[in-house]
Amino acid sequence: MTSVRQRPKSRCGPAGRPPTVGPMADRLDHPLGVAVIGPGFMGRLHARAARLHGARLIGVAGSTASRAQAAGRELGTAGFADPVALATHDDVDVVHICTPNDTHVPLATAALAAGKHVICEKPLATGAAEATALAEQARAAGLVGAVPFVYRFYPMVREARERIAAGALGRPHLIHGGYLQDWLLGSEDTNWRVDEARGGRSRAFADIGCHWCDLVEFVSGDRIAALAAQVHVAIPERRGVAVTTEDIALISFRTEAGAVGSAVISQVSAGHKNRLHFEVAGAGAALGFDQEAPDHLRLSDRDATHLLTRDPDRLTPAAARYSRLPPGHPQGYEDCLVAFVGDTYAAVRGAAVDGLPDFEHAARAVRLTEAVLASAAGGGAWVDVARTPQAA
Ligand code: SOE
Repeated sequence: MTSVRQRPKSRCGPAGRPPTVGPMADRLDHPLGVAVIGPGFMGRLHARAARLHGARLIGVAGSTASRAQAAGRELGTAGFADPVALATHDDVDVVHICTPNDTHVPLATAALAAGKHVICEKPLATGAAEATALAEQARAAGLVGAVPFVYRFYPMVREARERIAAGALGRPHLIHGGYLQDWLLGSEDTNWRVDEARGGRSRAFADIGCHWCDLVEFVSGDRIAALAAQVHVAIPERRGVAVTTEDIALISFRTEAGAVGSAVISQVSAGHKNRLHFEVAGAGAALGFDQEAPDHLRLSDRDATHLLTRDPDRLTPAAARYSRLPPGHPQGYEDCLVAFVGDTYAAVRGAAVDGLPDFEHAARAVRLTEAVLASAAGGGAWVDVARTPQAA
């Protein structure tokens, strides 16, 4: 990552990269061989990000032979109709799994068993037991398992995390916000995510609510201890098919450190394309972030509100490291994915990387999802996240 203007060298770009150390460093001292399973919107982004980091794209797998061939032609690589053959291919070091949720467990299990590092789209599994087993499999094999909680990679998110850890707000007492989209607002709008058999029992929470929870836990350094939830199907039929997965989830929560909070999660909120926003408030000040204006952070005390701007010369080093462009040149979602993939590859090469979302974080997200479903099934009763009975 190189800035286009002269910047202090220690603050952005490759100089900020952790050094490559550890046992993997020698073994992987070559361009990483990468497999992308699933040629959809996310798979294409993963392929681009991999190449930006100098990886060799060994192949792309699609769900049919013709889709695999078409994706291979488009991405300039081999198309594989058999995803396991690609995931376990000798030349592959890292497998990117970008397929529907119900395929994550078998693909990730096979890739890890073949000694491959794995990046798997969220949710890692549709059940917490399987997600926990995958985290354990990766740990036991000494392989990197990473999950693209990409919003962690906005420079201003890192800035918020640094400032909160340094005590800028005092002890946080309230964490709130939401994640709103409108791409499923119409009764003709549908997708595999709507289908419980492919996407899992939860949809809005498992797809986007988990991002929100991961992000606020990452930024605050605190964890949701107990929650009470409601889920709601707003569009009962889509293209004539009954819907069982929620369009909306509402959660109230208490954290381990004693803060309280709430979030509104919806995929049917007109006018909101991808509005992930949160505020963390303490006795001294409050910090607010909005994914649709990600180059800014709102910092308020009782007297004034400041709009902090992404400027690598003024950010903490932990945030400046992810700032690739000068201020006023917007960075966005794809930059986050590129930074996430770069950090994952650094971890694959043996570096200790701060803030990499791994399979433990992925499994936590699935546990939170099960807590949401358990609470909602119990009429919104409070559920202790650590004690949520795992779904059969
Ligand atoms: C669709 O809701 C989606 O693409 C999610 O699956 C992603 O995780 C989110 O980052 C953007 O929206």
